[in-house]
Amino acid sequence: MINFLTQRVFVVGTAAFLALGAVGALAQQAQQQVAAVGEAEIAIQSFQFVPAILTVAPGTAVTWVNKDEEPHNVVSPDRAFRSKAIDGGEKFTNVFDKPGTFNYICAVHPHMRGTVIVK
Ligand SMILES: [Cu+2]
Repeated sequence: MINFLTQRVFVVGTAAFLALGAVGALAQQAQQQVAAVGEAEIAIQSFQFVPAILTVAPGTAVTWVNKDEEPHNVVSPDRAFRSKAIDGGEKFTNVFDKPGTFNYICAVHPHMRGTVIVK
């Protein structure tokens, strides 16, 4: 009986551990994504850039798609790129030719931050 209980606790514990691992991996995947082709997409949804960190090869066209109802924009502080207001359902594309780390914000909601890494 004790053996049976111990075994049960172990099985439940292992399942919980595996489930946590899967959730962690998904969360990481949502935050950081590596693009393999010449085009990549960043969703703007729920006042967040998804993925927040995107790594692409030089020459990649990155398109932001606003899936919110509110307008957002995409502005890099060093003016490497800057969109006009992107209305809900609209898009903005920038081609990243040079390697580097490009931080950007939504100037309307400055807490919205993202990074495109080109390498
Ligand atoms: Cu915004």
